[in-house]
Amino acid sequence: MSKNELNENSSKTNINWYPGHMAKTRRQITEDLKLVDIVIELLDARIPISSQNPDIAQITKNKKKLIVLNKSDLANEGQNRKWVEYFEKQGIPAVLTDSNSGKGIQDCIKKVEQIMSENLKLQAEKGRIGRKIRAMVIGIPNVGKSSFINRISKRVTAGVGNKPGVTKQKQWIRINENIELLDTPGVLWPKFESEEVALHLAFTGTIKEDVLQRIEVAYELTKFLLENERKLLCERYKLDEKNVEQILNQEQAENINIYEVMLEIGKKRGCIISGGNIDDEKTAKILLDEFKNGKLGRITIEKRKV
Ligand SMILES: Nc1nc2c(ncn2[C@@H]2O[C@H](COP(=O)(O)OP(=O)(O)O)[C@@H](O)[C@H]2O)c(=O)[nH]1
Ligand SMILES: [Mg+2]
Repeated sequence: MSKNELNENSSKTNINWYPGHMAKTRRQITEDLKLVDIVIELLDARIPISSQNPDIAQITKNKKKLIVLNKSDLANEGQNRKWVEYFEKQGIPAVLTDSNSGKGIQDCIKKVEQIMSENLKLQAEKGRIGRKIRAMVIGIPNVGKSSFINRISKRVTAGVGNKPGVTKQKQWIRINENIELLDTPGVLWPKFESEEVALHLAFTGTIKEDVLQRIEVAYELTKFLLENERKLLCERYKLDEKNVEQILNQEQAENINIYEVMLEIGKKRGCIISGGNIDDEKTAKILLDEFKNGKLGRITIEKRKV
């Protein structure tokens, strides 16, 4: 996948990450950061590395930070714990959330207060009770920023369409007596650094694959699942594991074997076109949609060994 193709994909999230836009975004976020005491950085719990903005450390330097592993409901529970440990060992507080159900949101609030406890104490001593901790949410597109903000602020209406370039009054949302949150998140560009990162972003639906790439992305996902989560793949599509083994052992190029396993999925789902052939595009769409939505089970793509 080339960088250009990826940039076209990211434009489907209504954001075109050309260098000028990155620079402008960076400036805007840097301005907003001056207003806040703490940054809440949202990552996708399934891909905690690939969902990080590449320049995040630079952009948020000198700021207190909380990492939120969102969509944790779609990731493996054991892996979730390992990732939290991983960040905390580096001295970065981390929590798990599901912004659809609201799970973990209260932990976030507590963590923010914990991280800022020194400041809160100082303020209380100075008698400046009125000054709240100010926070802002940042993260790449689709990681769940709007859902998270709505949940934490108990808002019902979605803060839809963070339109870059449209200036508006900064709004602070009251979270509790100690914390207020900037109502618009900082939308950061994703990593475009390797094919692996690009695929992980595509598997999770963070960047949208276009029709031409869909089959290729689904092929790569099939390959990933055969290597890492074969049981879950076979269970979901009622594939016989022995049969899969046989297909993979056929004496032809390995990628063709994997592609044929993908076609088996299509066969099971009745994706047939004229002549009895299997519709690989339809198959790809089904597999990608179901994976994205957690239908194969809770799968962490980027696993931590320890
Ligand atoms: N399963 C799951 N889906 C989520 C979660 N948070 C957000 N989503 C979904 O992810 C998609 C993108 O969410 P959105 O809040 O618009 O992301 P944003 O682009 O970062 O503002 C939507 O379909 C949400 O319903 C979560 O914690 N779990
Ligand atoms: Mg949003």
